[in-house]
Amino acid sequence: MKITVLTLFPDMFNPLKESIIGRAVEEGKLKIEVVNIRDYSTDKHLKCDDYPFGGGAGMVMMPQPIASCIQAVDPDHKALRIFTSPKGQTLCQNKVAQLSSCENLLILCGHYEGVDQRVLDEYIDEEISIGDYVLTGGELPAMVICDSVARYVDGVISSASLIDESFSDGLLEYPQYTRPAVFNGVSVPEVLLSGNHAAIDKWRREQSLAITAERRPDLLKDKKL
Ligand code: 4GM
Repeated sequence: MKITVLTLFPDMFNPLKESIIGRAVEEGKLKIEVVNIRDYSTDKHLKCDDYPFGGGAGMVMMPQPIASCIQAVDPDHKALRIFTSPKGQTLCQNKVAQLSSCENLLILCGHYEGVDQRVLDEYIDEEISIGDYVLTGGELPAMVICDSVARYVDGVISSASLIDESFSDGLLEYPQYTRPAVFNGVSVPEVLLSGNHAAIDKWRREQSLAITAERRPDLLKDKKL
């Protein structure tokens, strides 16, 4: 899978060189290409934003650098083209899984007060939001999309982790414990030390259901249990 990110701040994507995603990129399981939109500006000062027509606060990203950039990196429209925006469809795990089935993703990061609507109408397939709050730019949402989607790419995380997740199908996770068996005088739940895997699975399922009912009852609605 290849993800192409279009941004005015390419250095913000350095965190993707670390940890699990960094290793997957190094091993060639996943390609992440970060492209600087400014490189495509035809303005003599490489300007990429301008005042909004009609007035108002802030600046708007100009259509020309973005359009030229998209035409250069995805001339045949092979990628699903995403724009990160608070107005988009809110990202969820089902959506992440769906995006991971695309061979090519392109993510345009917005900045300032927004992007000229004409470039969105003509070049973008989907607007995605990572939640109901406003950020200074679309770079963090783009990284959230890269990270969440990369987990589904073959060999990036253990298949056991993904199976565990589908087993817990939409419930919150049960609590985890590691050694020591007693810490600050508090013991690990007895069942986890029993070696009885049927009992452990049952306990974990009950814990998942209880914490979901307490914290996210909305996730239990319309669910066959
Ligand atoms: C306005 C339009 C995404 C502002 C487009 C981007 C929050 C999210 C921005 C933009 C953003 C989100 C930049 N803030 N909730 N700010 O996913 O890209």
